[in-house]
This record gives sequence, C-alpha cells and structure tokens, in this order.
Amino acid sequence: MQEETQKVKAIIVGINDTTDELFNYELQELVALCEACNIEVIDEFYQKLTSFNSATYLGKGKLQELKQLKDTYKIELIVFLDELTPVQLRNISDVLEVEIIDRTMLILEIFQKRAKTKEAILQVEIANLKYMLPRLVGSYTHLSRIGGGGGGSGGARRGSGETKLEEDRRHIERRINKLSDELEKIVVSRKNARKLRNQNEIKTVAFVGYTNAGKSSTINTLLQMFDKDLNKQVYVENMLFATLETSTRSIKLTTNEEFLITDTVGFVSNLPHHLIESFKSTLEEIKEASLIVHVVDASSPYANLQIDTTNKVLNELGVEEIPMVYLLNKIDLVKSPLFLPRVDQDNIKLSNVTKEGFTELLTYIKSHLFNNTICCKFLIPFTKGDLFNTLKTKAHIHQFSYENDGILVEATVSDYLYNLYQEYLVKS
Ligand SMILES: Nc1nc2c(ncn2[C@@H]2O[C@H](COP(=O)(O)OP(=O)(O)OP(=O)(O)O)[C@@H](O)[C@H]2O)c(=O)[nH]1
Ligand SMILES: [Mg+2]
Repeated sequence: MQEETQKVKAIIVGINDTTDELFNYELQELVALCEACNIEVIDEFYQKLTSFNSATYLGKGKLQELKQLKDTYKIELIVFLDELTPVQLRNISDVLEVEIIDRTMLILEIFQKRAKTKEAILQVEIANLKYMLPRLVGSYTHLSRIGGGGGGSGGARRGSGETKLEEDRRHIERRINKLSDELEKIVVSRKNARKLRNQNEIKTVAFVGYTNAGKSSTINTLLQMFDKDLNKQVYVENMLFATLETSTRSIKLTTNEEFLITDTVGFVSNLPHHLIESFKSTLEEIKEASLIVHVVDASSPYANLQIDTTNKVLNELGVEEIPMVYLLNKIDLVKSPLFLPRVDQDNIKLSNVTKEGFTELLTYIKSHLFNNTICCKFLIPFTKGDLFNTLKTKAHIHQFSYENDGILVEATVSDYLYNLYQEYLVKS
C-alpha cells in the first residue's frame, strides 16, 4: 500500500510533435505516472511544435505563460513530458522559479519510493546518480538522493564554483563504483541460485509486459488454481509499476510436473536508459526462461504501442530465441474482437475476472515445457524405495504393482529422469 501523504500539486507540460491521439495517450500516461508518485495533476499545458526549443524546450512566450499559470495556481512542481537536457533544465528553472522534473526523473522517483530489496535499492540509486552526473552544472540537483534518502529537494546550488563541481562529480563517480561493486555481489549470488535451479531441471516461465497489463494478477490466478496458500500471492495494484522486484513462485500440476513462474517489473515507453541498464541483472532471469509469456492489456486502445515497447526492451536483452506467447488479457473488457490488438504469433485470450483462457494457457505451458516426456516402465528394487518416492513426486505415475523382484512402475517422466533411471528400465 502506498503511504497516504499530502499530494503535491503539479502542472504537466508537453510538446505535441506527433498525432493528437498519440500525444493525448502520452499525457494520460504521464498523469498515471504522477499518480503513482503521489502527485496531483492540476492542469495540462502544451504547445504544438515540430521540434523542441533546444534552450528552453517550449517557446519563450509559452514559457512566460506557464510561469503565470504556475503563479495563479500556486503550483509547487512542474513535470515535463520529455527528458530535458542539462541546458534546458537550467534555463527553465531560471524562468519558472519552481521545482521542475522531467518524465525520466519522475520514473526514477517512483522506483526509488517503491524499491524494497537491497538489489532494487542499489539499482535505482545507480540509475539516479548516472542521470544526475551530467546535470550537476548549476541545476536544481537532487543531491539528497545520494545515500538513498528521499528525493525532491529543490535547493538551488548555483555558482558553487568549478572546484565544488569537480568535487561533487568525483564523489558521485566514487559512489557509483562502490554501489556497482555491491550490486555485482548480489548478482553473483542470484546467478548461483539460478544455477542450482537449473541443476534441478526445473524450467521457468517468465511473465513480461507493459506496466499494469495484468502480469501479477495472472500469476496469482494460476497460483490459486494449484495452491491455496494465499501467502504465496504476488502484489497486485491498479497503478503503474506495482511490481518492482522479480519474484519467483513454483507451481506443481496435478500430474506432478513442476515449473517456476517469474513475475517481472513492467515496462513503459521511453524507459530511462540508465534504469534498463541497472535493472538488467533482474531482467537476466528472463534470459534463462524456457518460455516467455508476454502479457498485454488487450482492452487498451494503445495495446499495439505497448507491445512494441515491450518487444524493444526484450530485443535489447537479447531473448529473441526464447519461445514467446502473447496473452491478450482483460478480454472481459473488450467489447468486440475487432478491437483486439493485432499480433502475428501464438496468442491466448484470457481474463482474470471470468477466468477464461487459463486451461489453454496451462496446456500451452505444458506442451512447451514438458514436450520431451517419455512414457515408460521401471522395475525398482525394494532396496531403492527412495527412487520410487522421487517418481511419485516428480513424474506422472499411471500404475504400479509389487512384483517379486521390485516395484513395477508405469509412468510418464521427463527425459532427465528417464536418463537418470536408465538401469531400471524395463525394455518392452
Ligand atoms: N478487468 C480486468 N482487470 C484486470 C485483469 N487482470 C488484471 N486486472 C487489473 O489490472 C490492474 C493491474 O494488474 P497487475 O496484475 O498489478 O498488473 P501488472 O502487469 O503486474 O502491473 P505492474 O506490476 O505495475 O507492471 C489491477 O487493477 C488488476 O485488478 C483482467 O483480466 N480483467
Ligand atoms: Mg505486477
């Protein structure tokens, strides 16, 4: 749950250099990002331009208009739709005399507020510092963020001189190196945990997709189907970036096949580059998946745009080789198949409300993960009772009988178990 603190009032500002429809979507998304950061959007302010003003983002006259609007509403914060250059940041601050942030800073702020595990905290802080580094010169810096403190301080640090600037820069660089070393240690232990899992032959299905598409909800529905323990549920909220950390749960089917499902952080268009870089270690989990489930909010008019954004990040991670299925989620909200997003690969229509599509999803997962299973017979000596127990938990036993020289078991097993128990196979 998000802490209930007083909301900060803000105006959002953008330049419309695209179609009105796309621009409105971008503004709406910025409002949702603000909400996720406890910022209340009072007004939207925009200018139609073919290119941004390199010095002041908006035209000079428009900037003055914005200043008046800010004074009228007594606004404490102005949020810009696009990433501002260090020069724009400084010039705009000079004119507006109010705290200003851009979309990138906003996303970094959300991640900073939500990060809970040591790994996520380190990742966000590194991304923050890397973003800040080129913007140190006379900007409204967020130096309070160093050391993981709360963000958003707006004190001007103008004119502190070259030496001070160099000092700050070196301090930040040292801190980035130190944090990166710490992060590396966590990454190594994560890798080792994954290696162990691989040795146990347990396959993973990674759920990826745009933020708020319903990844965590779908995982929870699956968990409920096979495990009544509600403590294993993952966090769900109607808010951008509800999930920030990767979490993995195991599912055991009634036929004893077992696999892992991994919930991942949601993507958003123009995700800050430093953030993707920093989160790559978390997203590494996707690389080792046997199947990627790409969850899409099929009810969003911008579903195709969101699919493209997600695919772009996936390409950056280099996971094109892993089989992927689109999950067209929230189908309960789609009025006509005509409105469904167009995808040219395998896809399953699904709803966490009506629960339709889950049987199909499970069949799909099973066929991809366990297609190399073998139906065979073993004769297990009575002295190897533990092997029989393993088969009972890891394989699908069709029948068994106690014979003179051991237990005769007919089962469907993975090729891994098949090879492991070669010596007990009964040749037919
Ligand atoms: N109507 C409808 N709403 C859904 C469905 N699935 C999820 N939702 C809602 O969509 C919102 C987002 O769901 P989450 O499961 O948190 O989405 P997510 O993809 O994990 O989001 P992030 O963690 O922010 O990336 C929640 O309010 C869910 O209740 C569905 O099938 N139908
Ligand atoms: Mg989630």
